[in-house]
This record gives sequence, structure tokens and C-alpha cells, in this order.
Amino acid sequence: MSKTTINSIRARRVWDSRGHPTVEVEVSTAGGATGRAIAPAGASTGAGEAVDLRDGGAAFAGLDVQCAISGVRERIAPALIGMDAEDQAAIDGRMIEIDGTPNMASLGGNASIATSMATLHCAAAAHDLPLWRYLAGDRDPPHLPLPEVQIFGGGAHAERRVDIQDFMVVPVGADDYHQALEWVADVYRAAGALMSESGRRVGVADEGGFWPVFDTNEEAIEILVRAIEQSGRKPGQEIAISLDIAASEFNEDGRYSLSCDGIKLGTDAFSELILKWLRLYPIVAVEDPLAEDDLVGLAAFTSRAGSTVQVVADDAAVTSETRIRAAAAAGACNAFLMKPNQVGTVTGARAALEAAREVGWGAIISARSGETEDVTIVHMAVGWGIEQLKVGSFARSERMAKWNEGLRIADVAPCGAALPPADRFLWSAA
Ligand code: 2PG
Ligand code: MG
Repeated sequence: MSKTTINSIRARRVWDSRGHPTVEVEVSTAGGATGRAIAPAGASTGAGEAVDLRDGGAAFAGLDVQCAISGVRERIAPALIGMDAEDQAAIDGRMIEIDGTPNMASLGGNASIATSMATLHCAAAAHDLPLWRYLAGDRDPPHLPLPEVQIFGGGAHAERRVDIQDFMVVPVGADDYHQALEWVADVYRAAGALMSESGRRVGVADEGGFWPVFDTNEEAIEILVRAIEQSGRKPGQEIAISLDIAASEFNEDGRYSLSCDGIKLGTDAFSELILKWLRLYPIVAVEDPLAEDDLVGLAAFTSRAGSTVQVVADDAAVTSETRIRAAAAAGACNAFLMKPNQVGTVTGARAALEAAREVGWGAIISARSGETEDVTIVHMAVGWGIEQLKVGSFARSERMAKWNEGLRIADVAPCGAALPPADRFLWSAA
């Protein structure tokens, strides 16, 4: 038995930012190292994601996770105890084997990702290293990630007050991570003031963005531009806009039903509408602009917008290496949203990142709408040199924990608060 041999795995129920149950796992080694991680949960989930295993039944609207926790205790722990915490691929491979389904339907992706990330933390702790440093290995991390921050939340995160899910800002002109967050704080405050002045401030959506009461989807974009201006920054040059359309949420049989605008559009007309927004507003990224399974539509959209705008596959890629390769081969999208729990293991997430790099795609690591104090993704962003980070808005502790973790890393990492060079981003070619 070596120092890094796993000798205990504990699982427990904790609660997420929506007050829903979720899975926390703690992995310990013979040498006394411990790592802990918590599974996040989505609301607008892609059909191809690893299964988020819930109990069903009466308790907590069916969302309890006792079955996922029993799976960790009774099936995962006996199989992983005795294995080496450093051998992440073997740990993750063993869980996939025990699960026996293509999408973690039996153990639950929530059980597996919490175990997988806890093992990763444990291995870093065994080396007495912060996780970002353990992940970076021999080379120094090149930079901190450029933040992508939600200002208005809509779609499935705000009772569909507007159809578009995330109205976000990207501080493209910021000198470093500190300035990026300072600018975002100013925009968030300015947006809140604008909402109050116009009597539209009714609270915040699931990820801390203002809960919008807009007459049309486009009005939310207009007000976002105004908020950027009022914060004293130049829209486009200093702070740009990014939209997560999450189009699968309001698509039925190829028709997009924009209830806020009172219109139903086919694929071509809906694509044209988004392309018009790209012309009118300083938008640098669009996520899931069309339904997740419409590779043909996404390819046509990408061929028109993709030379200067990020076309981001979230539901369309679900952090799957295979789906990324298939989408890239079809010419659909040019970046992916990396959510480790979509694929259920750290190894799977890493494989998706490598596939994206091979096909020349950008990568944005992302939190989920249901989050906790877990900050693993920030360490992955820095350690793996991922260019962008999306964790919802600039409010609420489950979000701020992640932005703040970036500040702590910037304080000690050799890259300091440096952001990726502007020419790493498509929009700098505009
Ligand atoms: C998304 C995420 C975060 P959810 O769609 O990108 O905004 O939402 O976690 O609900 O899938
Ligand atoms: Mg999304």
C-alpha cells in the first residue's frame, strides 16, 4: 500500500444554491490526504448529458439523491478502495465499468463526478499542491481565464420571463483578471440601477443575474448595452456581449417559439434574427443558437457567423469528445462549453478539452445553474490553461466563491492575473 492508495470514500447529502439535494464525496488516502467535491446540477440540460440520478417520489419534489449516495457507498467505494488516487484515468474507467451504461444512468453522473473530482483533490493534497498546480504539472499555467458573466438571467432559470437564457458580458478589453472583475462589478451595478429606475427590478434569477421583465428579448440586449455605457466602459471594445440562447429549450420540431416576442420562427428565420442581433450589437459569442441536434442548422449558422464570433456548443456537445469531433466535422460551432458533470468524470472532461484543441475549437469551462461552494472548475481552468470561465452572475456566494478563487490563484500563480492574449480569441479578428 502506498501513500496515495485510497483507503476511504465517504458520501453525504448536501444542498445546492437552489436548495436542492446534491452529492458530496470525500476521498482519503493511506497517507492521510483528503479531497472533497460536490456535484452541481443543470436546469437546461442537454439530452446527451450523463444522468443526474434522483430518487423520484415525494421527498423534495423527487430530487433527493439517496440512491446516488448509496451507489457511492455500496458500489463505487468497494471498487475504488485500494486503487491509487493519482491514477485518475483508472479511477474514472472503473466507475464507467461498474456503471455499465453509456451515460452513467446506473450510478448517476452526480455520484461519479463528485467521486472523480474528490479523487483529483485528494491526489493534489497528497502532493501538498494546490489543485491548479497539480493539474498544470511541469509547466506553469499560462493565464487566468477571461470571465463571461451573466447580467440578466432568463429561460429555464427565470420562469421563462424572456426566452434567451443568459445575457452576459465579456470584459474583452481588460488588462488582467482584476480589472475584468472590477469592470463586471460596475456593469452589474449599472444594470441593477437601470432596472430599478424603470421599475423592472424584481429580484435575481437562478445564477444571480437580474430577473428581467422585458417586453422583447432584444430589449434585454439594448439595456445591457446601456448598462455597459453607464458603467463608463465602451461596448464592444472594452466590454462585449455574449448570449446563451439555449435554443433547445424553446424549440419544437424545428420551430422556435419566442413567447416574450409572441413569434414562432423556423430555423432559417430564427438564425436570421440572431445574425441581425450580431450586426446590431457588440456580441462576441453565441451559445446553443439552435437546437442541440440540428448540426445542419448549426453548421449553416457557423459558416455565416463563425469567423469572428464564438459559436459555442453546450447542449450540442455536452462535454463529449465524440460529439465535439462530430460537430467539428460537420462545420457546426467553433467552441465548446466544458461542464465536467455533463460527462460524469474528470477524465472525460479532459478528453473533451483535448478533442476541442485538436479540432481548433475554443473552450469555456462552466458552472451549472445549480451550484455550491465547490470551486474545482476554477482550478481546472488555470491548471489546464482554459481561456474562458463562465459561472453565472456577479452575485450570490456560489458564484462569487468561484470568481474569488481566481483571485486567490492569481495572487500566488506565476502567471499572476494575466488574461489570455487577445489574439487567442476569434473576435479579435473582427
Ligand atoms: C448553461 C448553464 C449555465 P444549466 O446552459 O450554460 O448557464 O445552465 O446549468 O441550467 O444547464
Ligand atoms: Mg448553455
